[in-house]
Amino acid sequence: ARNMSNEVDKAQTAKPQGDTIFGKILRNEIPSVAVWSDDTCYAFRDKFPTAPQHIVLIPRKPITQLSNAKDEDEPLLGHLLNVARKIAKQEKLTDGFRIVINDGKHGAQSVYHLHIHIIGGRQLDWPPG
Ligand code: D5M
Repeated sequence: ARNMSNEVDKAQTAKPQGDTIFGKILRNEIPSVAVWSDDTCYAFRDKFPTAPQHIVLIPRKPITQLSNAKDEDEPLLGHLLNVARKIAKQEKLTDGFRIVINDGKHGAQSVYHLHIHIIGGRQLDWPPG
């Protein structure tokens, strides 16, 4: 009963899309420039672009990071990659682009809401730093 009431307490303050800056973007509490929107995901222009085109694609479900996704998230993860392909086409990244998912400390993840970077519009270097 104690655990249950803790869960009820948490539900009172829990934000529908998680309490990160991307949750705030999904709830329109802070502005973003939309690039794509559908029932399960949303994409917007990165505020600190690393290339002429830099888009962030996020699921509406607040998965913290790829390493915390579940096997049952497979349709969602597949959808995200498919949408990334469509965004690249929509944004005319005809000479190519890069998809990046940063995970955790070593991956230099700074926002703990799973996101895919779509980067293009210039020749990118390899390997990454
Ligand atoms: O990438 C997090 C990315 O999120 C990083 O490229 C900056 C971007 N960002 C942070 N805040 C905003 C807002 N408010 N609008 C748009 N883009 C934003 P990571 O992989 O976690 O390092």
